[in-house]
Amino acid sequence: MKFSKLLIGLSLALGFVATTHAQTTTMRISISVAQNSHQGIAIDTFAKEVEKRTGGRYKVQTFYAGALGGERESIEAVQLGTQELAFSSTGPIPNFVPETKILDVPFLFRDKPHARAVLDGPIGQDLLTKFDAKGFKALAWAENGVRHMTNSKRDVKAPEDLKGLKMRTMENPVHIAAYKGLGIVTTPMAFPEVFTALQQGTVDGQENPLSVIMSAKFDQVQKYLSLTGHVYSPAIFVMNKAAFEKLAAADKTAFVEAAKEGTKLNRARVDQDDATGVTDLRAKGMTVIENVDKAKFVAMLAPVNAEFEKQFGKANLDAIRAVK
Ligand code: EAX
Repeated sequence: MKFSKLLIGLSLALGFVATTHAQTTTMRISISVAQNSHQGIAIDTFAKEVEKRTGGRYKVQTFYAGALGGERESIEAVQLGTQELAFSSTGPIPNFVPETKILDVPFLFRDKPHARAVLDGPIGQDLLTKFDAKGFKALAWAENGVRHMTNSKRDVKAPEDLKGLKMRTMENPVHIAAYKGLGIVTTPMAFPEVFTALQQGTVDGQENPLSVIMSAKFDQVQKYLSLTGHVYSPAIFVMNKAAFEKLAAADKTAFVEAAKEGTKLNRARVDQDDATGVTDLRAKGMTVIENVDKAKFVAMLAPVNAEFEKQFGKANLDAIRAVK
């Protein structure tokens, strides 16, 4: 009798285990660039950490290279809840959360450590909370990198070399205003279309961090790379607000911590790409212009910057500049 009771107990226990496994919830996250990239490592790490930290009750399926659409589409899907998660640059983000515009002001950050300190500090953390009212939970800031310009026409050393150059830009209003101020003919376009547009000559150039230029193989369709470093490009882990609110308290922490782990490896990969990028892209045939006249870029942007100061508040811009 005792033995049969034990058997019943055991099968109940096994049954219980089986049901909890059946209750695994699978979510989706996407990026617009290739898996072998600073963004791929971000979402792969996130997926691994979510599964580990929730004991396998949550799984995250990863989609790369715009398989679920471009960044704007993925953010829209997350807002609607048809996709739970996305990892995106701030390209399309200001169209959803206007407060984030300030982060995309050219020449605002001195370098990556400065930008990371701002994003991880009170200013960045406060900006994360602005996503709540728009149907998102912003889990963590991450990084896309420092952007440089490429084109198929000529050496770009100073802004006068950009005059009349047709360049793809992100769908970001701050970038568009600034690049127009530099004399560029701006063509906003979703990232998955950029390679073909460069290849077919629909646009002459584009601008992106070395990490993106390499992972997207833009060296195959662009001859000149100028290390303009004209703007820092943040990235972010966003989640559908309702999906996040459904999580138990400990699971919420697990998701946030998983995103932070993703950010760590993401930033390390950006640093690695920045260290090897120029050599790598030269070896692939690109002409790399290192002696860019940044002071001239800054000077030419003065009128646009005056406009940004009005729009975002000089005090807010100065508060970012003052972060050590
Ligand atoms: O997030 O659209 C862009 O140029 C972005 O930098 C790219 O998709 C990586």
